[in-house]
Amino acid sequence: MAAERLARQEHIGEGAGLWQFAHGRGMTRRRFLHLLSAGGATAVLASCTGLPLPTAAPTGAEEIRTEAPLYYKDPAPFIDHGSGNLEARLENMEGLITPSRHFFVRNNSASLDVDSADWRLAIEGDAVANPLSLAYDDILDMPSRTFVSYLECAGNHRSMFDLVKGQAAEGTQWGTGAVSNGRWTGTALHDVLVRAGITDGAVSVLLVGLDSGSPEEGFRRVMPVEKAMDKDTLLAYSLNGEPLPKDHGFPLRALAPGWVGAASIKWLGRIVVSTKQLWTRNNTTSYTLIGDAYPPEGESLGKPVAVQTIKSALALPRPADLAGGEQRIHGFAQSPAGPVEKVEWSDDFGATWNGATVIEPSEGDSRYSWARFEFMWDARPGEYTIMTRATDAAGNSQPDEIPFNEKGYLFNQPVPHPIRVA
Ligand SMILES: Nc1nc2c(c(=O)[nH]1)N[C@H]1C(S)=C(S)[C@@H](COP(=O)(O)O)O[C@H]1N2
Ligand SMILES: [Mo]
Repeated sequence: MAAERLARQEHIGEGAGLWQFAHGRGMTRRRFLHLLSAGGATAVLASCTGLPLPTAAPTGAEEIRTEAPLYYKDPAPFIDHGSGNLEARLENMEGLITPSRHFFVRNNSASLDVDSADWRLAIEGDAVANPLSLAYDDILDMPSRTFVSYLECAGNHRSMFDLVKGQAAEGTQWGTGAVSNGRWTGTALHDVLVRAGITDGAVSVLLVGLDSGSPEEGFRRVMPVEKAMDKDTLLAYSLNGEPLPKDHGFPLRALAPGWVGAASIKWLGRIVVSTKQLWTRNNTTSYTLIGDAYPPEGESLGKPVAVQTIKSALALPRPADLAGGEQRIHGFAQSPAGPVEKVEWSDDFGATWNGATVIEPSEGDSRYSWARFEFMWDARPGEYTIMTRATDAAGNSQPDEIPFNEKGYLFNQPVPHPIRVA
């Protein structure tokens, strides 16, 4: 589906579209022309995707579409929702940091293969005095910061609208694994904006990815200048001590801690700083809360999602099969106003709650990290439901009930987890 959308957006195979597609995957103009004259569109596409040349030339768009990989990592550890959406299995995670191999992927089109040598980041708009075009090395040469932060899709827990509230929401039916916790290194977006001479009149900062092969069309998100100038909003080039994996935005992505994942633009290509409030798809028709409880704001159909909500989930398969006897059960909890201070669990649908032990990261600033929690549970044969509820340092807790929104964002009621004991 995503590949189809991509093909539609880019008109793959129609000259200019093909170039945009190839360029977005890091191909130089010279190599593009060489491949085009040597083997036509097939050779260009094969080179883009790193796949061997097909033995028979594609005859139509269908074949071409299947060439573009949606992601590069091994899908084996994930719940694969199709269209480049890989849900992390929390049960694979013991420690606080999510290994990159297990880090969830959410692509609105497909992962890109960008050559950092050709890549440029443009910083422009009517609220910068000194428009810039930065190379990868320019970014690496700037002061760097490293901290642990979770990254969570606005639609994490979306399937619970149907399961818990009986009202299905549109979109990828994520369980509880559209979230992961990584150690990020990058340069503050703040420093880049200052270098570009951001003016006092700046209101909106638009981040644009290279998704559609061009910084004119890529996946994008607007943030207010205050969030962009927050020193914790990063332009990240490293995850867990390694260069960013392709699926997570190599060579450079934004990381907007505490905000919905959609603001953390991958394969970043362009930043526009504007004196006006900007409205694009991802704060008007998408990534906005649409429903009776959410009066529309500005040009949006609802209330644009920005800051995440506090949540917790068990690191167990759904349903979980446990052996009888005392079991150590663990899970993870995250809040945009972290750290998480308290997690409770209930095996009687919330009639009584018991305290779990909360383990926070010991290293440096842990404000944006999720916390691990664990508790002992006496497993007796039968079928059970365990729920968890987190509370953060600011006193926010998961609510008993939240209003429905059409696109299923920010579900954070306690999640019932089915458990079977043999
Ligand atoms: N360029 C670009 N950036 C993007 C996306 C995308 O499709 N294209 N998806 C966004 C969404 S919706 C989420 S939840 C996060 C997911 O980041 P991850 O795939 O590294 O886990 O990336 C965001 N950044
Ligand atoms: Mo997302």
